[in-house]
Amino acid sequence: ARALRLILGDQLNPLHSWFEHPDPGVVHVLMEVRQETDYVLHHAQKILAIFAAMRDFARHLREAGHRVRYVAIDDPSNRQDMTQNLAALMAHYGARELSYQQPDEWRVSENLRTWGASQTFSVREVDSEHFYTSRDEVAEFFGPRRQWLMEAFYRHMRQRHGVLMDTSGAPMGGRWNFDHDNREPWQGTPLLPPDARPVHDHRGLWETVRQAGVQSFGNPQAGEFHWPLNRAQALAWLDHFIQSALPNFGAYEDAMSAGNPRLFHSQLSFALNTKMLHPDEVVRQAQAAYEAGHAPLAAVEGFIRQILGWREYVRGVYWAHMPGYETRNALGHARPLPAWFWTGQTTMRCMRDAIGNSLENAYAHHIQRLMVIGNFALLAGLDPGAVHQWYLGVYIDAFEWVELPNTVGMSQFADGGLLGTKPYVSSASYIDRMSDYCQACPYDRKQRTGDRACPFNALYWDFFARHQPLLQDNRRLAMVYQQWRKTPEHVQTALRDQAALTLSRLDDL
Ligand code: DLZ
Repeated sequence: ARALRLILGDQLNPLHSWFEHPDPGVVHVLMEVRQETDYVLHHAQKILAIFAAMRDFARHLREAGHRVRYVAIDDPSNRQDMTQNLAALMAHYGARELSYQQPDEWRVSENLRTWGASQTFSVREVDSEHFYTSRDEVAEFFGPRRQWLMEAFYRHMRQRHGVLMDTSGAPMGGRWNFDHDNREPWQGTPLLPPDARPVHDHRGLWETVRQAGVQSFGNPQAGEFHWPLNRAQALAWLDHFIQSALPNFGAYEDAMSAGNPRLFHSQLSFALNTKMLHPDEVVRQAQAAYEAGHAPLAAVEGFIRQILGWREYVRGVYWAHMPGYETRNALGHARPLPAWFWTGQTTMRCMRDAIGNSLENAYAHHIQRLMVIGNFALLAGLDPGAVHQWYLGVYIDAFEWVELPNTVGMSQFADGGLLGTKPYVSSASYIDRMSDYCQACPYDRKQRTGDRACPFNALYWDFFARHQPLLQDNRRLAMVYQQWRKTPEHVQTALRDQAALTLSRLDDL
């Protein structure tokens, strides 16, 4: 063979220009390697989904007439390291040229770049042909500004790509953002859409992964595996989402309901982040649903903002701040994760449901991630690096470029406020308003002190009290600090004592 092309586990896009015409001089290489399974402790389903999707992709390429070399996790020739495998394969095929698509993760990008620079054959990086923006485009858009307002970037993207814009150049519906229509709790109606995802049996593959010694956590669900594993399945699932869930996505996008992990969310993030789907086709289909009168503007705009706005924006934040972003810790938080992050065994019903769901399905929707798990982690002062590793490992859609800014920046405020203008924290009242968790919880959402008090309440006030020097001048927190200052001193003391007691026994909550 003349050339090798490396395809990473999150580059499963059959529409990439690489695959336009089969070329017998080119061998496509996919590899299952411990380097990638072990950089963090992964949820079993994440490993399974990526391996199964990679295997499916290799099959698809072969059927389309391409040459493929698939290095399985238990292949005796597997050196379990990308560049070592590549070096051996280049020699084996006598190839003179290696290409790879731009990796989305800094770690892998650096690894390939530095190794490639010292090889005797030519090494070429090509575009992954997936994102709307290049790595540096968001940074260029904001220039020297200290705070990067997503909303400004999002409007720019709407205009530039002509999404939800009317012919006069104004946003459809006369507004850019309909979020105040989108904050409904869900109380059993409208009825939830059916789960029409394909079911796969991966018991054989799971046995192979275990035999290879790969460590993991969470329920593998190997016999009843629900994630779309190729473009055809992802397209069918996209279509089903648009038909059955998108019309209600907006109103209930922040709602939570015990035992109902999906509600009206798309769960398309795994298919998107592995590049089975292109973001623009998802955006255009959602827009078409609005234009056809099938879904309200508030739902469609809210959904599109996540993909056209937020997703591209966080990627730009990632590339502007790597390396180093993963160790940010503006609030100096250092507590280890309570043991129940790995078991779900806590009596706090919201945490039990959100973490239990994460362990069961390798998935939780954004409000469970942000306003339950992330909220608690921030209030309790958990080490943001450890929180980041947990999120990166547990969620099926978590690749560092998207997970890191969401966790360290948006959720844990560990970058000191680049993404979020204030920390995303709340006491029990927000969780109670948006969910049915508090109704059957052993803790009392109304109590702030005492054995039965919801831990979020005292922790909430303690968080603001202990970070007063850093946060009190934030204009968006003026009301919070005003309320704290008005709180009688003996109540302040009781709240802080309660918080100290809670923090001393996090494992037992
Ligand atoms: C996440 C992951 C895992 C668990 N395993 C592999 C693998 O064995 N081979 C592979 O090519 N990719 C894997 N991935 C996805 C990579 O980590 C991903 O390509 C990088 O994070 C770059 O974004």
